[in-house]
Amino acid sequence: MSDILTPTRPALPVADLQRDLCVHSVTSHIVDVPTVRRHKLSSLSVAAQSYVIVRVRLDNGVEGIGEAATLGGPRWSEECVEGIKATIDAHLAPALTGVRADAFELAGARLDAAAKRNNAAKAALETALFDAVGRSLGLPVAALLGGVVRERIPVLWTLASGDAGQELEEAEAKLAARLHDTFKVKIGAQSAAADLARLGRLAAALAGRARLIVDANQAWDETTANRCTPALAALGIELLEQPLPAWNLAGLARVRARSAVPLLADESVFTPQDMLALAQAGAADAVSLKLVKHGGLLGLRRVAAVAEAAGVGLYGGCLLESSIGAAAHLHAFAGLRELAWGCEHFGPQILTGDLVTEPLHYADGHVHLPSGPGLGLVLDEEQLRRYARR
Ligand code: MUC
Ligand code: MG
Repeated sequence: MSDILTPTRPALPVADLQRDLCVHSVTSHIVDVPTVRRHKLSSLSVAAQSYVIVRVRLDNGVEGIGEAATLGGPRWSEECVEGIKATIDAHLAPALTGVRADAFELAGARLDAAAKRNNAAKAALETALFDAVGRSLGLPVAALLGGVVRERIPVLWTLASGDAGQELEEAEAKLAARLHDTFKVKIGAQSAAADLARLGRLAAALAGRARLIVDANQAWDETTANRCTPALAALGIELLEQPLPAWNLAGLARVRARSAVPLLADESVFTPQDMLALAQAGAADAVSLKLVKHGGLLGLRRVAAVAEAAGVGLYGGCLLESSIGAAAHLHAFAGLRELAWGCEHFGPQILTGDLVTEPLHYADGHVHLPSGPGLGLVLDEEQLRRYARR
């Protein structure tokens, strides 16, 4: 008998493994974590970040965790933590119970059948499934998704107090600590003229030392965007994110055709179909990938695949996640062949406290993929209790 046919170890107890990986129970909790300073976008302003933390327990006793991030209640997208928790508890958790956790696509189909959209809620649950399966098998989530292309990812910091003096001080501190050398400036909360003056101050003070991009969060109309893009180009702004309302793909395409500053789509792209429409309209140079928009890690990879097929660049977006949500994104981003624009997962650093015992590692303008099975995180139960909503 040839060696190859000689079993060297007992066959995997497949039946047991399958039974043990079934979802036993799902629980969800709301936490509110204050931020180190107020964070202002065009249509909202927050002094705390609210998340739904989900725990999925398998029949083998292993628990996986996931996070649904929101920004300003239901003002950034339609989901808020109160709604996410209610939908999970009443509709999504029952749909997952008894399902094999490693049947990720089947689980996703069950969730889609149980509730339309609710992408942040589904993303949190799918993350917890990946974490639980990874922990059960001793594999990182990135390995389950296809493996690691990069262990660390360039990460920017967002300036969003609206006060140029404070923002310069903040940027200088980040530069001095060698934490970040690229900054995203939130615009659109004040007039375009006031924002250009603010950007002028920042660009002059940081010239040659930092790169700047801007995010208008849908605040401008086409005329304003066309009027401002030459000024943004003159200031050296490298990327203009979502200047127009999410629906206005034709307008974005016209702005893009006249602009020397490349356009980044954010709120315009939730689904792979949105991505296809954006690409067909020629409405952006790059797309911001976020779990809360794409409904999970597999959804994020689907949107990325459509973007790649259309030659649209990839940017690792965030919604100010804690280390839990940030780590989930890093596992998805780590396996993308190209991530031309880096990422913005600075969220854990803007919180006054983290929810895990080992914070993510930031150094030299990069954030590192955590190592270890699953997401590679250990929940800090005390911090969870401290920030839990009563
Ligand atoms: C967004 O629109 O990009 C991400 C970072 C930040 O400051 O705001 C968010 C949402
Ligand atoms: Mg954005």
